[in-house]
Amino acid sequence: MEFIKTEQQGHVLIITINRPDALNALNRQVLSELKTCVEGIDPEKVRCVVITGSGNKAFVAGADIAQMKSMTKAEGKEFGLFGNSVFSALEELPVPVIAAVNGFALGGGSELALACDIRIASDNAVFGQPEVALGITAGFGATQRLPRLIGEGQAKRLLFTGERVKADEALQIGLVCKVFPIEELIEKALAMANAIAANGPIAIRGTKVAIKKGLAMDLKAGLELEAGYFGDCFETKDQVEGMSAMLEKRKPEPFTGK
Ligand code: CO8
Repeated sequence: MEFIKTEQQGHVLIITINRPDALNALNRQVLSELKTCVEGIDPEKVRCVVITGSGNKAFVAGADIAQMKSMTKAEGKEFGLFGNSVFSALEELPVPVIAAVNGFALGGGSELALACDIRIASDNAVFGQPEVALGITAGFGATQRLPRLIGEGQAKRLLFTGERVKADEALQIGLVCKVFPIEELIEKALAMANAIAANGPIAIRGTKVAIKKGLAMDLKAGLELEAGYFGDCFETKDQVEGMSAMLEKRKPEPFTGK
């Protein structure tokens, strides 16, 4: 792959968007490579993914404007659908994905972070949906994921004004969960990823799917859904070992996902 670097550390996979000359902007090749990478993830081997951008200036500065400039209506729609298919593949991974946002996350870059389960940012991170200033709507999910995450009012503010939001404000409005000095970001992301990876994989998977599907349901249906995933954990080796260890006042053996 030319623009996607991967590194596996234990059960954690680090994906780096590596196109520093264009601030990691998403052209079709970057998106294709990201899709191939995501589709190749084996949840037996990978229990958490960290996604970041190369360098310390940009996570991803958006979709590639040079590549989009001369698109027809049909090509624009197709590109939007393609980008959405990549981000949906990421969102639907059976393992959690942490966006470690290390600088500009504009347009498609912010939308990539929105498709992740958890967003943490460096203190120099800048978020924004500047598409309207380019004469286009957001096209890789922000009109849908941003209001679900930060509420309709704040999402409309960002999507209508194109205003940029620095890390401290992103934290305040719930766009990110934590902010760290840039030099600590990856270390903190890996610590979080390893903490997730050490937990019971069946429980983590059930939690992720229950939240995702439950948000599209009414509360009653969502609670029934949760009971199903809760029940699924019982009689697994991990549940028996986790509860036995607690009762026997010892550390559990590493979870196996069985
Ligand atoms: N696309 C292509 N190239 C880019 C992009 C981009 N989004 N962002 C930066 N670059 C390139 C620059 O052209 C420049 O290249 P070169 O050195 O060859 O001139 C290089 O990266 C460095 O950028 P700058 O010189 O501009 O660096 P600055 O530090 O001066 O500025 C900024 C950094 C503020 C991040 C600035 O680069 C910028 O404003 N970039 C564009 C941000 C933007 O508008 N992003 C949104 C794009 S639209 C989008 O993402 C829509 C997604 C949905 C698509 C749906 C399809 C239908």
